[in-house]
Amino acid sequence: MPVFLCARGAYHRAIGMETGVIDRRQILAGISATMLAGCGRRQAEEEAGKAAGLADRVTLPFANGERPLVTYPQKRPMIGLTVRPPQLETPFSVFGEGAITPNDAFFVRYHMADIPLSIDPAAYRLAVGGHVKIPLSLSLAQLKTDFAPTEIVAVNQCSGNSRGFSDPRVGGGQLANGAMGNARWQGVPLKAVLERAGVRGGAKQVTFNGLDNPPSPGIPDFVKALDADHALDGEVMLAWGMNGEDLPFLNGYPLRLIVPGHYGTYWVKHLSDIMVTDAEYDGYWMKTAYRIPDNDCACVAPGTKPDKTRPIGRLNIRSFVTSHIDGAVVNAGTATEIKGIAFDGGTGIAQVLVSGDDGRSWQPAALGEDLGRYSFREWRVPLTLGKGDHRLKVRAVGRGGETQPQEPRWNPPGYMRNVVEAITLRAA
Ligand SMILES: Nc1nc2c(c(=O)[nH]1)N[C@H]1C(S)=C(S)[C@@H](COP(=O)(O)O)O[C@H]1N2
Ligand SMILES: [Mo]
Repeated sequence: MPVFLCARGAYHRAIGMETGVIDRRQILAGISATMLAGCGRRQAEEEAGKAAGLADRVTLPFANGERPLVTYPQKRPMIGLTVRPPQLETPFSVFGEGAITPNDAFFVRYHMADIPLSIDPAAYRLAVGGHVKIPLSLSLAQLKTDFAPTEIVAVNQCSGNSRGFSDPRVGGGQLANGAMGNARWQGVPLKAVLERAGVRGGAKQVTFNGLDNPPSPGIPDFVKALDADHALDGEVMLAWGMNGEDLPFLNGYPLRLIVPGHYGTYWVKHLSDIMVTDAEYDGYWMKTAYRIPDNDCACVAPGTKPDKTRPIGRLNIRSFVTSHIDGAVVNAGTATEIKGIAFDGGTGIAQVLVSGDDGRSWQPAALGEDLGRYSFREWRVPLTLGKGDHRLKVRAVGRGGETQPQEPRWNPPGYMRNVVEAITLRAA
């Protein structure tokens, strides 16, 4: 039985009629509600939501941050960034629900408008070819039974997560902090599959392509590459499962690449072709896009261009408060429990420090359960604040000593933001 993204035709009608973000005026004009029937937000839900006084828009904390809340198959209401292709940001409050991001709240990022709309898992095949001894064509059933399954908890974060906070502003999806998520991924090691094919001597890289396609000729297909030794490290995975269920369609059903500790750009969805190459792959999405300044901070003076770039790689270290939002009111003179999450590119979190006085003094938070070095790590700390406004800051330290900068770093594509986050709490 094929698995559909949504009722047949509804998505086609939707993308044919809509090229930008769904907005309230169009919904009121009855266009979006009709065209998304069976695929996006349903009219009945819309009406019910309005009757209950629920917000159908959110405002992210930067200029032009107004976004609709939209509903897609297998997803709860999400922050809509674009419709063609669908791009959904996770409402930040979700990260306060626990260390694992629920499948129905996991963000969605695509580059190509021509995404698959239905996939038959019985007909699906993964091709493995190129610089190998025996090219393979593997069914989902073969992947699940011929290899020893494995799982890992790992953060998938878009390179441009938090890009909307760049100052000066930069081009690209204007994301707040919701283009990240943490899940337990089930699948098989890429290494086992590549070894079945038999990687030939002199292999340099491995490329990954999915079932989505460019909407018109001339736009380069989304193909990513990893160095051969990285692809063979035993950790990079072909995953069909996410938190114990099949991958949600929009998160790469039926199979995606998991590259623990690395930015989401490498986590190719709807994976269909793996090619071992004997030369450096020079496709657009490696050679031109997703590159960072080739220096220690991956940054340049705001408004300037780097002389030299390299492909983006590991996640840098970040931490967030999830228990309180900016401007929250707490009780003065008694302990308030502050909670949050921290993660890095795979050393694991050694320490999380919290300041209630704008960074003058710091106290260590207690760390929550360790789900592995690629996972979100929860933390909590009791904080007693006197009457008035307080600038709360959080800073994580990795097991390798890496920490977050006090001032934001800048680069032209707005990648890798990891400044120490701050919110104001009002104690009354
Ligand atoms: N096939 C395919 N895979 C893809 C992409 C894409 O456009 N097409 N985008 C990548 C990028 S940039 C990110 S951040 C992640 C996002 O994964 P998600 O949509 O499951 O959250 O998917 C990656 N895999
Ligand atoms: Mo991304």
